[in-house]
Amino acid sequence: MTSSSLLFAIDGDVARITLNRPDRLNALDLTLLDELARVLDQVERSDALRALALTGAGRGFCAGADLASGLPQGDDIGLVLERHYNPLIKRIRALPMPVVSIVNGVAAGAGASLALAADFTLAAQSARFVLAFARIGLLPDAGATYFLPERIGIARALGLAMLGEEVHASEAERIGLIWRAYPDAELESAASALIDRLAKAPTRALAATKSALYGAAHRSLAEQLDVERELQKQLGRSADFKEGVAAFRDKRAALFVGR
Ligand code: T3D
Repeated sequence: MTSSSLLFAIDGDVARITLNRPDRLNALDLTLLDELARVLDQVERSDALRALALTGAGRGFCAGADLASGLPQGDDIGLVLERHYNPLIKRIRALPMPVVSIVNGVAAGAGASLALAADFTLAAQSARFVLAFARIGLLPDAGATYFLPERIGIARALGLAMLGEEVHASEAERIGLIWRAYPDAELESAASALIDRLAKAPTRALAATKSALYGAAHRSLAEQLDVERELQKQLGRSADFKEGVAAFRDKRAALFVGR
């Protein structure tokens, strides 16, 4: 599917979403948010997909909420979050496949949240992350108050969120905000190599790993052990587990099918 403000492509078992409002640094208006929700429907429905990439067209990744079309000042921003942003973030986080954000340029406000909702955040060296919310009198939203302390700890999270300072990609990598920064010219090939590798991995095991790790901080050790046991029980019956063990015994590379 391709629309004016979003490009969606499926190549084999990999889906790619490109935010496509380059003249607005891919800022999110209601149309784009709705389109994002629609392509996520497709991703969720597919049995064949094994990885999702999310990137931006032009020189930006995403500048957050579209301030030109206007945040509903005096109206209920909470409602906009509840109806549009929050479901999106929850759905991305819950996808049973690896999600890679390819941050080609600036990621600001909810655009930074979107980049951090992915399991892997890769960025071009020239990209920057801007927790711009405080600059316009808002708190970080679309999951940013969750993702920041989760990734970089409370001290840095408070600093970035309250000062609204820009973090360049290499610094973002150094502090653990993102997985890796690459020279601009290498970002796409590095992202493709990672996505290809993830798409050939045992998808169900990766989905279970996400699900176990993301909840871990909010569970006791005993609860976490139970979660691991339940998930492992299911994976123990999977075709990929069978193949992984057979490949080990045969001393060959495993050919995982994602089931
Ligand atoms: O109701 C709800 O939606 C609630 C949800 C809120 C969540 C949020 O995301 S709140 C935070 C919203 N985002 C921001 O506050 C970021 C605003 N943008 C900036 O601070 C800067 O543009 C950037 C740091 C992102 C990039 O700076 P720079 O110097 O590289 O680019 P620029 O020149 O500022 O921007 C280029 C163009 O994009 C420019 O348009 P022009 O002058 O060339 O016609 C600029 O106006 C436009 N643009 C940038 N950000 C937005 C935008 N247009 C609409 N909305 C934007 N957010």
